[in-house]
Amino acid sequence: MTTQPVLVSHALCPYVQRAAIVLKEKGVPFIRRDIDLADKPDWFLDVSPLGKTPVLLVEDTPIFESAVICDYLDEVFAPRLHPEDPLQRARHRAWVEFGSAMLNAIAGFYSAPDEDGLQRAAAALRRRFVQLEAALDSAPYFAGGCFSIVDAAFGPVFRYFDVFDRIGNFGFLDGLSRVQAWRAALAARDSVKAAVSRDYEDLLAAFLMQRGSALSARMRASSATLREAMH
Ligand SMILES: N[C@@H](CCC(=O)N[C@@H](CS)C(=O)NCC(=O)O)C(=O)O
Repeated sequence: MTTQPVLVSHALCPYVQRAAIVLKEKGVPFIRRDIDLADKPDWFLDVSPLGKTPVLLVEDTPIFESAVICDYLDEVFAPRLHPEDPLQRARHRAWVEFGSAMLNAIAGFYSAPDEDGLQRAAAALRRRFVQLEAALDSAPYFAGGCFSIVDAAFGPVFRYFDVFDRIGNFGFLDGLSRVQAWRAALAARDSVKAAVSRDYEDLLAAFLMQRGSALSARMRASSATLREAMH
């Protein structure tokens, strides 16, 4: 590759973070180009058939879909992050897909229109975490000592909960010691930290507040309580 790949991104997109983490793990320099998904530029629609971030521009070739981007990077750049064994590799790809389902469940949670829906979405997320607890049999990462693409997929999942935990106590990870340890190990990893900008949490909080959802209402209520307490 003669020119640096370009990661077409959005500041809050968790799927972009997967690719950014894998690029950083492999020490591949890249250019990050953020776009406004609410006002997609024509050049972006030309390279993104589904109109979604991320897209990785490699020379003149756009690659879309985060899992495909990660697999491509894994084939081209060392160190290998997927397992060598085909069965284990398939298992890892399956858990990356589980990570996508969790991102959908997270969107269901922060978009739930009322308290009932919020509680149902929280319970659905909790069930996913219980499934994860049963799937984890090693530490600190999904496959033990070796950081893998499954880890790159779950770093962005856990990051949401740093903000959710400030809004309320939903008990998502209560008693799930393996998931809690995995979350902590991922949060401490340089590549995971570097996948978002410094103002990410503020941007996410602003995004959540503007959803007009039950979670937004809780955020407004707790910031009103805080303002009252300060006066
Ligand atoms: N399956 C896709 C999902 C990507 C995705 O949903 N990206 C969101 C932002 S996080 C997006 O671009 N949404 C814009 C839209 O759907 O119009 C992947 O893994 O890359």
